[in-house]
Order: sequence, then structure tokens, then C-alpha cells
Amino acid sequence: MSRKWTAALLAGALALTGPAGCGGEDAGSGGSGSGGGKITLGFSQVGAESGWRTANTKSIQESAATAGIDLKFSDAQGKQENQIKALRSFIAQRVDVIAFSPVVESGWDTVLKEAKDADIPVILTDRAVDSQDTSLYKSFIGSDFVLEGKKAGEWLVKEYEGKTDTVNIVELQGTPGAAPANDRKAGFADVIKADPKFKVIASQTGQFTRTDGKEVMEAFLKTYPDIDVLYAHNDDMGLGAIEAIEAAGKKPGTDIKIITVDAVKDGMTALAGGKINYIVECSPLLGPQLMDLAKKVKAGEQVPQRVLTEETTFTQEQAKAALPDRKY
Ligand code: GYE
Repeated sequence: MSRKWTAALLAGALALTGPAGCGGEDAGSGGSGSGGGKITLGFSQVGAESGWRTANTKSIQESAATAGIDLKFSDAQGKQENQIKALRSFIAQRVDVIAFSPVVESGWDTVLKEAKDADIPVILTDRAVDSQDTSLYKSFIGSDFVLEGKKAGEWLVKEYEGKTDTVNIVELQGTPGAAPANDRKAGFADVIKADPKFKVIASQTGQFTRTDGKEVMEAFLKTYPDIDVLYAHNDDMGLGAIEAIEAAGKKPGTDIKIITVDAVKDGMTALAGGKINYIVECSPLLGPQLMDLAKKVKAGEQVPQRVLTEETTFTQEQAKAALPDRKY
């Protein structure tokens, strides 16, 4: 996956700055050159598994309203079969544009082909698909998840610089088969493998939810008495794990160091409070850019195949400073 996107980027894809600020300028103009009719956008969301997802849904709904786009929103409740049904229903309704955030990476070729045959452009939002035929969609807007995993690994390498003792790491993975789970795992592993003192002693899915994060961490704590670090693929699983760590009489952030991804408000609060040590940001505010792309695609304009979200990282001190202005 990462090699493909590297190629796409080299081919001139656009890196847009400031996730919240982009694409808003012509937001109220209603269809750029599409003949004035209101654009209908069918959007299939993953579900409501995390704080990130809630913020993402809000961003999409609000920016559709601002852009004057008629949004048909469908919640897949974490199931690929529901998403495929939703996409087929959008095709049957002949919406102008389809966008979706694929629950998992594989298994989309048939339905994407159906959309292409019906001449309905598709925009991938937030997560990628592994289809070889990239003509099946117009654009993919979202983060570089491999890079996020690498940033998590790089913090760890710095944190333990000069130390020789083994560092026992447990990992809470996102939804099995989802692009952010695959890529955040791969990016992290790629960075820490350079030093054999880093040992991932357990790695299991926590489904991107607090409940599962807590449950799996409880099991980890029972099996492994000497965990040094938790790497969770999102804040919610990290927050669930914090509850398990505290219930086991340990201090999160001190006895067990915690790295997560997302930087939603609850995660940032735990970071500022010393219970998480480092968060790699992943922006959910994709709505304005998505509406902009939908208008362009509908107007038959060329759009970049890859639109990359710009993101940062937060230490505890940086979280304290950023929290008062955090929107989600
Ligand atoms: O990190 C996680 C969510 O696809 C980037 O999905 C998204 C991920 C996000 O449930 O919290």
C-alpha cells in the first residue's frame, strides 16, 4: 500500500495544509460549473466506534450543509456487507457522487466496478482499498497511516535512547483488515526492528473501541507481569486500557508508557494529565476537502488521485498547550 501511495505522491498528488481550513472558500457556492443543480453525495460511514469517527461524521455532515450538498448518509455499523449494500443503493438511486470510508481494505472491486459502469464517480475517504485498478475511484483523501506508525516508533526509540534493557511492548491493533490497523502496525514495526531490545510481546485487536481495548489490556496484564509500553492504534483503545491498568494497581504513563494515535479531546486530556505519553495526530476533519472534491469531480474537473492530510504529534506539554483550542 505505502509504495503505491509514494508513487502517487511522486506523480504530483496534492498535499493540503491545515485539515480544518481547506476547501472552505467556495463552500457555499453550490456546484462548481455543474449546471447549478444541487449535488447529491452518497456517503457510507464505517460506524461509530471511536471519538475520531464521531468527529469525522460531524465534519462531513456539517460541511455538506455548508456546501449546499445533498448528503445521503449511511452508517455501516462496522460491517463491510452493509457498506456494499449502501453503495449499491446509492448506485440504484443514481446519486451524483459516492464517497465511503472502507471498513476493511479488501473486497471492493466488484461494487466499485458497478459504480464505474453506472458512471458514478467514487471518492475514498479516510481509508484506502487494495484494488489494483486505481481507475475504480477518482481520489483518496486521508492520512498516511504507515507514517503515523513510524512516528509512534520514533518516539519510542528516542525515549529509550542509550538504554540497553529489553523493552516489553504490547500492541492494541485496530479493526482486523482495516487500512489504519495494517499500516500503523507495519510503520511501527519497521522503525523499532532496528533495535533488538524492543520486543512486541503481544499484539491483538481491540477493534478501535474503548470496551475492547480495556478487555484485551486486562488479559495482557494477567499474562505479562512486566509490560513496559503500550502502543494502541487509537486513543479510545488506549483510554480503555488505562482503566485496566489502573484497576491492576499500576500507573498509566509511568509504570506503563502509552503511545496512541488520533489526538481526540479525551486522548489529549489523558496526555495532558500524564496518563498517556505521546499521541500521533490523525485528523478526522475531512469534510470540507471532501465536499470540494465532490464538486470538482461532478464538474468533470481533474482531481489529484491522492489528497494527503497534514498532521502533527503531541507530547504531554504540547497537549496542555493545545487542549483549550481543541475542537474535537
Ligand atoms: O484512527 C480510529 C477510527 O480510520 C483513521 O478509525 C480512522 C481510524 C481512527 O476508528 O479511531
